[in-house]
Amino acid sequence: MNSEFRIQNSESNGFSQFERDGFQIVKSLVEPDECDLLAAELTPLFEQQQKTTKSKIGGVRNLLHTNSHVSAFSKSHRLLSVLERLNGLQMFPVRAIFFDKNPEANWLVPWHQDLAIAVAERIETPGYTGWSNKDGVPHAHPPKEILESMITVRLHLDDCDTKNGALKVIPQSHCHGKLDAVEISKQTTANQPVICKASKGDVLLMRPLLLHSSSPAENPKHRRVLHIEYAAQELPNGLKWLER
Ligand SMILES: O=C(O)CCC(=O)C(=O)O
Repeated sequence: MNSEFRIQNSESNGFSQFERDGFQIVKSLVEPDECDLLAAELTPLFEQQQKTTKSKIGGVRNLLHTNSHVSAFSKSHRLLSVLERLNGLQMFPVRAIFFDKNPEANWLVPWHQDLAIAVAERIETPGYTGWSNKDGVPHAHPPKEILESMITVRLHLDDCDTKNGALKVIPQSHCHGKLDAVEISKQTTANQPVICKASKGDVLLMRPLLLHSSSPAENPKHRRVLHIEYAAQELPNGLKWLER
């Protein structure tokens, strides 16, 4: 990982862009060689999954437990120190997913917030709603306080621009808690989205409650992203983060 990195757009008054807008891009956090290594490990897993599933949208899940490189990367000192500086709390990784938008899997994701967390076992708990099952794993929507203390890291393993399906976000939309369809529509019509262009090795940090979407690439080529979610607290009532 690069010893020199900078946080783009951080402000001199100490109130970071991340805190205000709910996202921030850290330029060149990871060396190209490390990105290539992760891409070489993960791309075949995605290709294999594409052969066996009908959906062309999903990524390869549960990578913290199944891939030692992803697990080591997620716990690297430099990454954790960036997260802890932003959050003011110790953070630990709880879920990793690999996405590869490419000519065969060129998806559109409508505006949404990331409301679901993956847990080891379904245990009915006040405040935990929207239970579902993804690839055999129970997921729930936790109270907003849990989501507000989480950070998602999206490590870009390829350059990604407006023509290549970059993520779009609505700055500051993470400040309004969980939004219903009407509120999402109001937010996305009233506010200008920001397109998160990134180069290989850049990391997009975002709050799960930030509204985000992604369009199909106009110029489809690999747009590989390692997405890792970090939490700052354990869950109540015997619930456990799946990949803790
Ligand atoms: O990477 C993408 O295109 C979309 C990912 C996404 O929407 C998500 O992780 O919630």
